[in-house]
Amino acid sequence: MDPKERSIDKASQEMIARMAEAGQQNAWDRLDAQSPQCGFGRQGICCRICTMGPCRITKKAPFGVCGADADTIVARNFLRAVAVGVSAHSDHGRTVAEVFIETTKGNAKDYQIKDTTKLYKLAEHLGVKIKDRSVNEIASDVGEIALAEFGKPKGSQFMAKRAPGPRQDIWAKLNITPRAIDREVVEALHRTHMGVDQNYKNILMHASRVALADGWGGSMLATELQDVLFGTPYPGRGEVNMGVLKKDEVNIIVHGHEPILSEMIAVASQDEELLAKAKKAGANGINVAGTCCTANELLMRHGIPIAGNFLNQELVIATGAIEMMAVDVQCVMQGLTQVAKCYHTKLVTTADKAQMPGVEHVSMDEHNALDSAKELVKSAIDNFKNRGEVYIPKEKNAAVGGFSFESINYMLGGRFRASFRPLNDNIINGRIRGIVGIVGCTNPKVPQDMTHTTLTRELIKRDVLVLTTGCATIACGKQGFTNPKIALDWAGPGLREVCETVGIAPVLACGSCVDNTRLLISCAELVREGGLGDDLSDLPIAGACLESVSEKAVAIGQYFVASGALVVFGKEFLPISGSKNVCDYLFEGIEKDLGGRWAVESDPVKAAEMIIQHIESKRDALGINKEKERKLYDMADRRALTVE
Ligand code: BF8
Ligand code: SF4
Repeated sequence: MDPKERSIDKASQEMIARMAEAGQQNAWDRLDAQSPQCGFGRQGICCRICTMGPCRITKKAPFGVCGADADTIVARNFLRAVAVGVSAHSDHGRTVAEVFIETTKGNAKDYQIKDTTKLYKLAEHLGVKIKDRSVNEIASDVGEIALAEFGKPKGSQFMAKRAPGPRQDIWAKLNITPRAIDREVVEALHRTHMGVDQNYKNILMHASRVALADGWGGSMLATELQDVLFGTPYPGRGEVNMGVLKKDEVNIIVHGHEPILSEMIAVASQDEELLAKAKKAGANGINVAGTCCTANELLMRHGIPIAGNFLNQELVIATGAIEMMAVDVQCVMQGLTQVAKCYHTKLVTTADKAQMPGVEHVSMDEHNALDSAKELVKSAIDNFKNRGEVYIPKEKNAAVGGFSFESINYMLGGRFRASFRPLNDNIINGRIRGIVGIVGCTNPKVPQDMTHTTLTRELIKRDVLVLTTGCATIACGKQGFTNPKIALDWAGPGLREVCETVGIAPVLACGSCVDNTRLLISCAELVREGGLGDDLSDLPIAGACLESVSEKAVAIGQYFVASGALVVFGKEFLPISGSKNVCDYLFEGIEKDLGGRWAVESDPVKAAEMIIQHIESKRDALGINKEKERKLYDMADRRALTVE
């Protein structure tokens, strides 16, 4: 297949062609080998949760052996997908909480509490007393309470109280306020055991509850604790795409999700002794770059370059320039082991819960973090001499990352009067029509990066501000969307005016997939600031992931829907079409209950149309779409937007 049909990114196209020439396989080739894929799976109507099955629903056999119908099977599969996604994010959150506690006890000497301002805020949300107490005392309580959120026997998630009041009332009325995260996941698994919950609506209602335990629980805690521990991101420059690899340096790729690993490798790569060792080995330095969400975390906090997103993980190894790829958890393809065998690249797993056969495992925990990271860097340097032929595509683009809720607040309102007011005002006056989160993965079933970037382009040109996370951020970064110098020309006049005044791109890189909670908090702030309704469902906002891959993406989608947003996925990536009732509910009925809903549209131009219509209907409902005479900025407007 023509590499152009596999990716819109030139660097990826080159590497795909080179791998094909060398007879090496990647995800696209394996997809071909798997095609055609099972139609039952695609529609969500196969069930193998008990050994009377596996069952699949057909016209001739509309019921499983136990009598389950398509509605039950599709809803159960959906709930299980959400529960797995929640588990992945939340287990990440739990790991951070454990490291956090060990840090406060002095048992994780390589980590420190970096952002005390954010610590105090978080302490408030968790009900921890601040007055007359040391940073360590406060942090210690914050860590313990945060960790307890995962398994506490009673009560609901503290973070859920950050949602607007009317939203919390809706959750309470429907009895879906999230309790302990583990409990919601366990209940999801219980309900979907053979012969338990057989009411598709009741099953889907729990999908909301378990998803909320992630968005307003596990994921949010992951983001908050990471910010306190590693620093809250502020905008800074970086570079994205395979051109960030250096021919004359030792290249180390950190791949996965938890900054616990990547932060330490970043520190180790600056170590004088190791730099001297690299020099001795004939290299001009040590170059750390990231793939997937870990890359976003590093760019956000340190400006460390991003080599690529999910579908780039095999391609970067094929450059022959990677001495080591250190992986932790989530979205790590087993195919890496095969590609790594063709090159000198040393693949290393670092999380005890995520190992690969035939791959060296270096157990990394908070107690030995920097030492383990140094060992890894050392071993990468030793591997430099084993390099064969190297080919690094030239493509790379400048990108600005680091848009946390706090930094957006400061950028808009100024450091001394941080505020979302200017953003609310510009949404109300129509310069900005609304805000859309473009998130998630890259799936080999569509040309890599195509849907994210096309949708982004269509939205910003119509004055919609785009916030992006995960692999979508990297897709946008590669094409220059997060670089104000390039992207402002593509923005509509209203959005451009605001972005120019504030000094931001029309597409803001907000971090990794757990950082979608930054979007939730930003939306809650839009409501709190006033003038845009009383609840999240009143806002002119939406979320989209047209190239989704993982169950985490489904969990994210569901917590946005349950928080009141429209969420659009590519049609082929939401396997529910086998049940008309489930589709009707998730696409329509759920809106009456929760104010948000799902939609599917694979064509990014049509998806943009759908989203714009949604945004305009929300604006109509808010009464902010009245024709207004457009005026040029006066001094008061400018002052309101000036960055201090
Ligand atoms: O958590 S966007 S492919 S890397 S699942 Fe995975 Fe999807 Fe990328 Fe990050 Ni998120
Ligand atoms: Fe078949 Fe029912 Fe068992 Fe599922 S639970 S495999 S539908 S018998």
